[in-house]
Amino acid sequence: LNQKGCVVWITGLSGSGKSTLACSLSRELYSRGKLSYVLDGDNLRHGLNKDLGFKAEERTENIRRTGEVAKLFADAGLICVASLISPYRRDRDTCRSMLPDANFIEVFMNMPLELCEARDPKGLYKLARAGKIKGFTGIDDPYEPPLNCEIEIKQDGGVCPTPTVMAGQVVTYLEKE
Ligand code: GGZ
Repeated sequence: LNQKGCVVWITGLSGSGKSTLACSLSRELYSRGKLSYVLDGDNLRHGLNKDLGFKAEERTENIRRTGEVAKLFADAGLICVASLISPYRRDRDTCRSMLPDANFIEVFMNMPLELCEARDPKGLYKLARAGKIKGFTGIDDPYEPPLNCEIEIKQDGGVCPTPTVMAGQVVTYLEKE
């Protein structure tokens, strides 16, 4: 057994495909005999982070805690896949600074807001537009795109990559590095 741990940190808007990529990536890694664990923002908010809302300082605490847990998994030798909106650059950089630089791989889901809003899997954008959710990322709350991410996932000629293609992009990077 020879597996070095790392954190694959997926950031992007709600509906940009973070959880889909995390799931597909963890299946792909499993099929290659690699241990991984997914930390998903929406899930963590039912347990570890259930005391936190969506104000800036609460999002910061959400990211900090998740970063600490991700670091523990990486220390244990796993590939920890964290998928959270993580809208603030500084918060993501805090997580990066917890690990040796090569062990933090930031993946930016660079999908247009219009696409995420059209998908609207949980109807949250609709509620945000109607003013029924306040402080929704991309609508009336900020999202700061990465300036220095390791991997960018985006549309190709107006077409979204499939989950398998997205996961393949990350696996290729991990193999190379
Ligand atoms: C953004 C919100 C909000 C607000 C509820 N802003 O797409 P989802 O539904 O399933 O995942 C989103 C989730 C965001 O949690 P994170 O922990 O990833 O956020 S952060 O990193 O910013 O702390 C979304 C839902 O919660 N949701 N209200 N106001 N997303």
